Amino acid sequence: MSQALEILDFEQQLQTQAESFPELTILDSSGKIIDEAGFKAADLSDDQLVALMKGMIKQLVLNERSVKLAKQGRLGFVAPTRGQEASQTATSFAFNDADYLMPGYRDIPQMIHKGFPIYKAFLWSRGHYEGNLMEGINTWFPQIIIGAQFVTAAGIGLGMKKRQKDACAYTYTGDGGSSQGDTYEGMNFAGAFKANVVFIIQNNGYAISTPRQVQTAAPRLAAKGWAAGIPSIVVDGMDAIACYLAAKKAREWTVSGKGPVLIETLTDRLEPHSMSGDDPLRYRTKESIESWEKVEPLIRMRRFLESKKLWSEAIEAEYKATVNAEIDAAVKQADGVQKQKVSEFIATTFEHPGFVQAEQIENFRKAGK
Ligand SMILES: Cc1ncc(C[n+]2csc(CCOP(=O)(O)OP(=O)(O)O)c2C)c(N)n1
Ligand SMILES: [Mg+2]
Repeated sequence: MSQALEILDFEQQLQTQAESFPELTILDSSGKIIDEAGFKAADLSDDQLVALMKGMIKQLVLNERSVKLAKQGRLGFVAPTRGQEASQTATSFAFNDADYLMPGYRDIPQMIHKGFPIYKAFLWSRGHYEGNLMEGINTWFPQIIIGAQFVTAAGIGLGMKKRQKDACAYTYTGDGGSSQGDTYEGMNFAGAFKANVVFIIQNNGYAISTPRQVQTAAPRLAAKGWAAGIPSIVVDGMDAIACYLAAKKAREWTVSGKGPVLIETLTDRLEPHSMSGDDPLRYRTKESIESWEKVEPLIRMRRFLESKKLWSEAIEAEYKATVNAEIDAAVKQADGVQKQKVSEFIATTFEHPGFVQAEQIENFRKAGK
């Protein structure tokens, strides 16, 4: 065929696009390693595998408790995370304390993994300013503006590169977020300046009620990274080992000065979008949730670790009890924090309050508020 006609074969191009992003899987849904070389590259010791599992269990329990606390009216905004344990916690394991996390509103587990205290996450949920004070932990508070964290991550990653730090920024958005201008702008800037950034798009199938197929015709969301000239891959977001390996390799690449990487994780949000009145059954079927339940990350990791005699029901029950006790203490601590004053809230929003804010702070303080 002539080159001209090949170039003009739009049908073929659509096909090639879809095929350009095969899915990285190491541990299949039955709990078997299907790629030995990939598993070796992950280089996880038995202790690290158990730590990875514990991290995901911690996320599971934190989600369960947060959902209950939200139903009781004891938390404010809560975005459930069940189904995304590999995409969130397992990727977190690939990063160091020096790396800087730019989370979205669903990314509390990654903050907790980094050492952000649970009681502060509860305060953030309640809108208390103390939930925004990070005190030495390299994370920002969760971004609500979809995709905006990709822009700030690009800036932080560029700063790290210029200062020749052995560190990177890493940031998460969703499938919906991948359609937002900020997301592309952040990736494009980071690509052009070869900034130290790992971008992660968690494709959980829905942007609130909008299915992923309706909001973009891109066959793979990872394709959006190619437009910015950055290596982009698709990972089985239910496979903790694949998620860890992808993030580990992406981190190695970006801290060596070669520029950013984009990872798309294929996952599912098994619960509502948020605890503020969402009913998933109005936009998706029970069967679709059930089919994803069968491949969720904990089942396969449990099977795998049990086959290696590293995990058991008893270990899991004991660890869940430990996390539950930690959460009980965090609830108590959050409840014990003094109610915030309006003046404090405004004062902590700005490093240098402008004239209007300064006047507001002064007036609220005078009124004892
Ligand atoms: C710029 C912007 N537009 C719209 C919203 C309202 N909004 C909140 S969550 C959400 C859906 C985002 O979906 P996705 O990126 O897939 O993330 P998920 O909630 O699935 O984790 C939208 C549209 C917002 N917060 N910011
Ligand atoms: Mg989504």
